[in-house]
Amino acid sequence: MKSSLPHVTPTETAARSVRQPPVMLSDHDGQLRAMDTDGCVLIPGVLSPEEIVALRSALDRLQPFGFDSGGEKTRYHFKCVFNRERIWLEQSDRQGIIELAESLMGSQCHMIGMTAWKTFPGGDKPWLHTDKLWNPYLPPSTWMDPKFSLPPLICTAHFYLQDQSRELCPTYVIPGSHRSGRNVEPGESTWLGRETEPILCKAGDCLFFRSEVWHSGSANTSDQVRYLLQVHYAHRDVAQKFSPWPFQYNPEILAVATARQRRLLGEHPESAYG
Ligand SMILES: O=C(O)CCC(=O)C(=O)O
Repeated sequence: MKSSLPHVTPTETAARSVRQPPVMLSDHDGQLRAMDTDGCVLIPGVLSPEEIVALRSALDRLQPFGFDSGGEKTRYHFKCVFNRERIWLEQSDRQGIIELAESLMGSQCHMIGMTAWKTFPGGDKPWLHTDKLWNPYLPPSTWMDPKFSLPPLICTAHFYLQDQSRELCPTYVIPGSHRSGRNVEPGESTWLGRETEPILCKAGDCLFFRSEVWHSGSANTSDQVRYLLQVHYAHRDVAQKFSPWPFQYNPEILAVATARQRRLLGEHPESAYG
């Protein structure tokens, strides 16, 4: 499959889903409110058109190894891309997004992974799921109590590198489903009567969501390759999932990383247990 870079302009045609009203990058409190009620928030215009083109070029330079999975018939997942080129490291602490991560998961939060995806026409399918569920033993009444709130321990930032149409395998979410307190049962496609909603956003937008939200990929029925970057953040006490083992930090990346980026890579002050 040819993966040349179609021209990216802010005027491409996809409309943002009206059911997921975007919250501005500068509206930190609005983002926190959306994360509390919906478990996810769509933040528009995080990447510039130039950055989008540069990231898609970088994605086209990636070669699979280690735990990278897939192939040209379906999709590639390239893991821990922060270790491969500086352009990826720079996405770990984007202004406005890193502050959201720190407010939600603490000032010592770090990255547990960074995955770049390429999904080819005909690849992927819906698979509604949670990424990680915490405290599933709590009774449903606790989860539904508006006074109860469990701070997120893992969140993912999706950076969309093209406008997301229904054909280009958009992400689907059920806002609020982090309060189900459970995983999706086989065959389930709604929660409390609420259906999955496609994130039909613009290139450069960011969807930030906690690990308990029911969400899904979808089928690429377009004739384009879909490009996506995921940055996975977690509370400092959640283990990093860096592969392949034994993981070796790229010295060229460490040499250019800022203090905050080094923390996101795993450099923390001494604390309980170590
Ligand atoms: O392709 C997508 O947008 C969804 C990705 C996803 O569901 C996941 O990584 O858990």
